[in-house]
Amino acid sequence: MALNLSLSADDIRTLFSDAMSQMYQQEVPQYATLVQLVEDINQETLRTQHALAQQLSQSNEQARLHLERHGAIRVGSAEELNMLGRVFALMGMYPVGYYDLSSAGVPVHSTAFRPIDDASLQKNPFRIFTSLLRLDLIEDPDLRQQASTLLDKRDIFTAKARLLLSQAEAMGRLNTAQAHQFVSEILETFRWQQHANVSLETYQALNKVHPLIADVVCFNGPHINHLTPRALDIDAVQQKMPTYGITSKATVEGPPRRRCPILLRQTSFKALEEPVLFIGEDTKNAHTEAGTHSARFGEVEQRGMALTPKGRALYDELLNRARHTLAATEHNNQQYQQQLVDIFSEFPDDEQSLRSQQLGYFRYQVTQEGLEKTGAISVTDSLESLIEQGWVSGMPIIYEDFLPVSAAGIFQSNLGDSLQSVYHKSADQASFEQALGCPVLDEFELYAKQQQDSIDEVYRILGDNH
Ligand code: OOG
Ligand code: NI
Repeated sequence: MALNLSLSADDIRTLFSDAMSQMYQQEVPQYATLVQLVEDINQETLRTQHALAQQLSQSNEQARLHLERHGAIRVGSAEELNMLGRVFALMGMYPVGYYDLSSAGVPVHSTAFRPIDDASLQKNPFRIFTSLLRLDLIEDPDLRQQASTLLDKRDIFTAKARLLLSQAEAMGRLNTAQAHQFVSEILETFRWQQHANVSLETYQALNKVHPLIADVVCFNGPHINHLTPRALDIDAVQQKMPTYGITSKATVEGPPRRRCPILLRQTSFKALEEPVLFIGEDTKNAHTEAGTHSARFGEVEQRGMALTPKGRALYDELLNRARHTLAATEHNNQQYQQQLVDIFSEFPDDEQSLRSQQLGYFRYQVTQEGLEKTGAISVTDSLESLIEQGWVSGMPIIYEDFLPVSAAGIFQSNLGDSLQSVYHKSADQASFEQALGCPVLDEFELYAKQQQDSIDEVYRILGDNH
C-alpha cells in the first residue's frame, strides 16, 4: 500500500541529496575525507560551544547537520537548463537570483535552485548552483559552432527520466516507487563520464579558449562538480585540511569570522585531475586516447544572517576595499582574514544594531512573557519598543543564496592560473530567463516577505487587526 502514497517535493529532494551524496563520496574519495573532516570539526565544536550545541538541538538542527547543503552543475543549452528547472521543481527547488560571472572572467551565468518556504527550508535546504555556458562569449566562430554542434547532439537526460517527469507533471504527483525511480534516473545526469565525446585535440582547443567550455561541451553529461556540507567552524576546517591530506584553496571566501555571522563563508579543495578517455583520431568513435580532465572538487560552507539591500551594499563596499588592499594568495589566508576583520569593523556586529540600522533580516516572535501579557500590550507600540520591553524577540533569518564574488573565487581556484580574462559583454539576465522559461525569483523579496509575515503574525497574536 505504501507504494501508492505520493511523496512530497521535500521528501524527493532529500532522496535526491542523499543519493547524490552517496554517489559523490564513492566517485570522489577525497570528498568522503572532507565530509569526515567536517564531521570531526562539527563534533568538536559542539563539545566546546555549549550555547551553540543547545541552540542546534532545540531547533532540531543537530539531526540534519549531516545533510549536504549544496552542489553545482554547469549546462550548455537553453533546453538543458529548462529541463533542469522542471526536474528541480518536482523536488521543491525554484530558481532564485541571477549571478553574472562574466565580469569575473568565467563565461557562464547562473541561478540557484532552492526551496523557498520556511517549512521546506527547515526540512532540507539543499540547493543546486546551476550555471549556463554563454556561447556568445566564445569569440572564435569555428569553435563556437563546434561547441554548439556538440551540445545539439547530446541528451543529458535518460528517456525514463523524461517519461517520469511528464507523468509527474500531468498527475501532479509521484508515488513512492516512481519517486525512487525518478531520483535514480536523474542521478544518471549527474554521474561522472569517463568517456569524452570528442578527440583529445578538440578538447585541448576548447580548453585553451576556456577550461569551463571544455568541461561543459566535451562530455555527454553535466557531472556534478562538487557537493558542500555545513561546517560549524569553517576556519578550523580550512586549517585542518592539510592534516587530512587535502589541498585547500587559498582563502575562505566571503565575510570574515564575526560574533554575528552574516551571509555565507565558503572554502573548497582544488579540483582533481582525473583520467578520461578521448575519441581516437582515426578510430571511428572508439575511445582509445588517454588524457585527463579537471572539474570535480569538494566545498564547505557556513551561513549567517541574510542582509537587506542596504546591508548588502555595505558588505560589497567593504569586501571590495579588502580585495583591493591585499589580494588573497596561496600563502596569506591568515593575513587576508585579519585584514577582512579590520575592514569589516565598520559593519555592526551586534543584533541590536543590525536590526535598528536595518542591515539584516529578522524573524520575529512573541516571547513567553509577551504571550502572558497580550491584553496589557498596546498594539500601536512600535516593534522596537515591544522588543525593548521583552515582549517580542527577533532571530536572524539565515542567508540561503550565493555570492557572485565568492562563486567566482571558487570557479577560479579550479582553473589554475591559466587565464584571468574579463569579458566585456555585460550580464544578460533576460536571455538567461528566456532559456529557463521563467523569471528568477528575487532573493530580497523572499527575505523581506519572511520578515514581514513574522511581524504580521506578532501583531495578530497581540490582538491588532491590521
Ligand atoms: C560553481 C561555483 C560556485 C558556490 O558555492 O559559490 C559555487 C561551479 O564551480 O560550477 O558553487
Ligand atoms: Ni559551491
